[in-house]
Amino acid sequence: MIRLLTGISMVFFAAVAQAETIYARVEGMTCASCAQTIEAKLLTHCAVQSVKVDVAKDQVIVVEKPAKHLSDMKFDKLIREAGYSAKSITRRPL
Ligand SMILES: [Cu+2]
Repeated sequence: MIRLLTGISMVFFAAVAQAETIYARVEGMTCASCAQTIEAKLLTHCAVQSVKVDVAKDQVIVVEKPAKHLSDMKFDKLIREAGYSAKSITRRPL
C-alpha cells in the first residue's frame, strides 16, 4: 500500500510540478512590435517565466515557471487577446 501511494504521489508530482517549454506557431505577426505585444501579454500570466518570439518563423516559445502550468487553452486565449492566432502548440519537459 505504501509503495502504491508513493507511486501515485510521484505521478501526481510529475503531472503538476514539471515545468515545460511550450512551442507554438502563431500567425499574424509581422514586426518587432507584434513580438513585443505577444511577449508582454504572455508575461502577465503567473506561470510564464520567459517568452521568446521569432517573427520570421511564426514561432513563440514560452518557458513555464517551476511548479506552474500554462494550459493550451489559456495560452490560446492570451494569444487571441493580443490579436493573433495560435495554430499549433507542442510541449517538452524542461
Ligand atoms: Cu507588428
